[in-house]
Amino acid sequence: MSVFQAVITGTGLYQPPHVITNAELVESFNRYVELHNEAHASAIAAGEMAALTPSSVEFIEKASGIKQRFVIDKEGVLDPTRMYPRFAKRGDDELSLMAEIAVDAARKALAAAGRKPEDVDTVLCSAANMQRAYPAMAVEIQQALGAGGYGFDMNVACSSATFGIEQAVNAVRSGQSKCVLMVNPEITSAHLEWKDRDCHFIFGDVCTAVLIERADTAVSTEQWAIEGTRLATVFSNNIRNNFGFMNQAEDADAQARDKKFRQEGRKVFKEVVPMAAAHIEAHLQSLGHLPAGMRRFWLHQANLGMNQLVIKKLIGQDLAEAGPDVAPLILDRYANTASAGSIIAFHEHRADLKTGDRGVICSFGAGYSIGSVIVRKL
Ligand code: CO8
Repeated sequence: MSVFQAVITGTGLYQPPHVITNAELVESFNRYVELHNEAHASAIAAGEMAALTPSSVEFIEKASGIKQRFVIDKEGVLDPTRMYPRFAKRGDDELSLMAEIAVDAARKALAAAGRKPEDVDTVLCSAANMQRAYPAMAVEIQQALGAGGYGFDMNVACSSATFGIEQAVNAVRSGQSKCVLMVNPEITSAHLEWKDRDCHFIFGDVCTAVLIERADTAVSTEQWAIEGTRLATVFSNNIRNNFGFMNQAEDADAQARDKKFRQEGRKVFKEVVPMAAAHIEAHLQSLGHLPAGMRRFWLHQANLGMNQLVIKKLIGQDLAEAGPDVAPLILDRYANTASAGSIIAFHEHRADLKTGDRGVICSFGAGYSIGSVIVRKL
């Protein structure tokens, strides 16, 4: 079997039109709490129901590092009588919302790589949730762009992008594909429980796109050799969403709390930090590299403290003090964007790296799942 070198030749980012600051988010959440507690005042007074507790900007920033998030619809989310986005229903003959934002990010990645849609022979749509069961989002994106070949969807929650990159690399290395478009449309606002104080601040919408091509036919002025990819999964219920096609057959309530994002945030923090650091270290070691030799770590963007700890474990306190230069932060502006986070970091924070510089793109999240991609600037 042939083995071709795979390179990243371009990235693209779709940024939604609306920003919700923590102050705006907390104001609407606290209004929802007031309305809820007023409406259930007698049940609360009788001890039949617990009163809801307000949220706070200080807690959110201290616990997570998040300062704002981008969303596709702001009004619905901030309406204290609604608390979820409002999307106009589209007909089957119209481009779906997930495909629309994927096409936007894809076109930007193609332009950056000096490619046309018809050069693409594989489309992977890899995200934490798909808008529908079928046909695959990737096939709709392929058609909307005018790409060739084939496409398919995949979902590994927050690790969808790094797992997608490995599939792209394998397709290129085997000679199966020449030019793979991997997109991560994350409409997290539609499956976040905005009424839950423990998690209402966590997510934001976005879409990222990465073009992975055969090195010998790539034309981009900027190329990144993919030196290795490594994936790992370990089952955990600590991040879970039970929404699915069997809900109706189980006579389950489609609006019940377990049909949206739920997590044991503390447990996730404690369990995933050592797993992610050990994963990156072992992956680097297998290629003869040390963490301290990496110019940059583009990490999953879930929690500031989590990323600081991962970096400290990898390169020690002294080097870790270089902070954002070693591990850039984007979650302050974008919040957690599920699989897109590490790719946004790579997209926005790589221009200053020089030929020969190495870095690691790493995601971690539900599953648990961890994916690392070691890249070198050509
Ligand atoms: N305002 C004020 N106080 C609050 C709030 C709030 N909003 N929320 C909780 N508190 C209180 C709690 O009640 C608690 O009070 P007490 O001490 O009196 O009991 C106190 O603050 C501390 O609460 P926690 O212990 O929960 O707070 P933490 O310091 O652990 O912070 C975090 C919570 C920020 C969630 C943190 O645990 C964290 O970030 N953990 C890591 C989570 C993580 O990485 N998850 C990955 C999930 S992403 C993923 O895999 C993709 C899933 C698919 C995408 C889904 C899209 C919707």
